[in-house]
Amino acid sequence: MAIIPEMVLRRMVVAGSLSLSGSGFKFDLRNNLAPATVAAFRLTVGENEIAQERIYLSLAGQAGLYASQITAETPFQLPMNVLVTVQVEEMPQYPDRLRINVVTREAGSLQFHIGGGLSKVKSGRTNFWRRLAWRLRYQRRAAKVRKDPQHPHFHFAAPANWMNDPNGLIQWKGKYHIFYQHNPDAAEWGNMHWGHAVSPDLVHWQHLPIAMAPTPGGPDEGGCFSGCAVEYQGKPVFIYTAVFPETQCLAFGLDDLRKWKKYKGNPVISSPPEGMQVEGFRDPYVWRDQDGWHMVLGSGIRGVGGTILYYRSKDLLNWQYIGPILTGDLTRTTPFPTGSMWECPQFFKLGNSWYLILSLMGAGAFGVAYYRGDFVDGHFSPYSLSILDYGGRFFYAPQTFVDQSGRRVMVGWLLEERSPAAQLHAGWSGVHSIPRLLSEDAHGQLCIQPVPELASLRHANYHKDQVFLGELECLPEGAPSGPQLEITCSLFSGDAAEVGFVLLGGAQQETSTRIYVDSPRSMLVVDTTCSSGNADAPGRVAECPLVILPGHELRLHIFIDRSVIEVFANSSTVLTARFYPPDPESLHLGLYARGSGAALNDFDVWSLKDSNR
Ligand code: DQQ
Repeated sequence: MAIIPEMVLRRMVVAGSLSLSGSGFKFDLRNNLAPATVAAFRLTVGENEIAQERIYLSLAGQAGLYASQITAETPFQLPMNVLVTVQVEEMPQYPDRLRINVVTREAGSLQFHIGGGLSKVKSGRTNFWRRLAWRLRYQRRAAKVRKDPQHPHFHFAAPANWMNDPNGLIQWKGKYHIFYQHNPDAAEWGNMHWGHAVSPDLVHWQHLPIAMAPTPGGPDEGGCFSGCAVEYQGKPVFIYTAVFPETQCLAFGLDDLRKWKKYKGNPVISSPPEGMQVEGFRDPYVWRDQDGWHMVLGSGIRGVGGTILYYRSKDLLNWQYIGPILTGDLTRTTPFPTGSMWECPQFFKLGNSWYLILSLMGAGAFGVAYYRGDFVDGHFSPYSLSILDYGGRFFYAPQTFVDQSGRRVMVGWLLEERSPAAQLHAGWSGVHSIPRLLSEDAHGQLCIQPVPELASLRHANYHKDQVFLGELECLPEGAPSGPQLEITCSLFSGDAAEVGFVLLGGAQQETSTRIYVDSPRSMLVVDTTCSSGNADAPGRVAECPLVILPGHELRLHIFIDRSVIEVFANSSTVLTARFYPPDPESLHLGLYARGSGAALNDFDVWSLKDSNR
């Protein structure tokens, strides 16, 4: 077989083509020697070989393939003078020592470096190295975050830095995709990108490259704020808010939802309705019915209150403003303040009612509320207003979507309690709630339940048909304890004034977190004031009213994940809290009652496995 000098082989790398792309890099090859039958294609970086399923080769005008699909039995025909783009979906630590190894039928194994190609990169060079340095910083920070004992292990969170609202939730070709507001540079809000992850089951998530970044000079130069994803003519589309000023934009996705192309005609809604003095104009929620596309947008009318603007369209590109579907009153204080601006609206029909979920902002309001009502001919007539999660400001900006089995699933953003400085120091901020199923029960009440898929995380189990509660009883040796737990039970208070669970932490059990029922007041309480012993996270007492009819039981379903607590009561009420035990590994579960006659029936505790590490 002819020996081809490396110098000659190197010329196949198209000069200047090496650049960063997606979560990795790409370069172009042009075979200028002779047609070749390629039986293997490998790339090594320094000493390490890149996994072949992360190398994607595409030939101009032909379907692409992964290097892992190229074998002696299924070789890849490489014609002469055709451009082949090699996309690598990971960023190696030392990309200056890239070596290609191609096994061809005609010339055997050929190896060559592409370092020379890189040295010819003039204009992109600085950018390349700048972005590379950024990636290395990000990876280092993600490695640090993984070691942080307070970083959740089965709740979805960004690998590092800041995350907030869930965006663009969609099930696409069977897989669940989550996008999220992400500042990839620091654990503080700003520079909004859309992070991305995929899951087969809403529980186990794989992080993917950032899906959308602000485009310099484009309408979203200041950031890609929240929005949703829909399917239009078989293709995925994002509708999101670009800033500043706030306008509504589109991006079209490729079939695997990894690459997004912003619509050239952006923005599709370039300003608030004429004559309106609005406070905020963002977070489109879009749905389709037989009459075409509908959009609700979060806003507020200055000096009046939060408002939801309603638009319609035939093609997602041209939108007609119909009017506000609801406007609040910023002076209102009962049953609770509803704020001066409403963010992240979600508007959908469930059972017989329409639900309008609002994230309340300004004028002393916080948290998430929902109206139930009728929506007829573009007019929404609400008949009730409720709180969606009693976690207050710790549960915010939830987004919902309907999956392929018709379930309405909701995910919210859980904020940190720690100080901004502590968040920056930790290198991460924000986590998402577990996915929650929304449905209506036979009485037309909203039910909120953890998705059943979470059961796949269950590990060691402790079960008791009935436990009578005394002053304080820790679970016996061998029963699940520790930082990741799921608890289910039916709770009877008997004559006890207070009954529930305590999570003791630390070598001397010096920290305690209590989740209990205050029977005289019919309140579910999560008390984190002694959880951390740290002034940066002083904790709080969060409460949620319970409706327990005399002689009836209270069904509790609790998830603990290092710094997250989610409590579901009777499948209808949820209280989300954050707590920061200094050493979550040392957490130990106890049961207690103040008073007599309290019992837990059908009591289970599981330790839960990691899902996303
Ligand atoms: N967060 C986004 C906005 C939204 C707010 C920006 C809610 O689009 O209104 O990060 O957290």
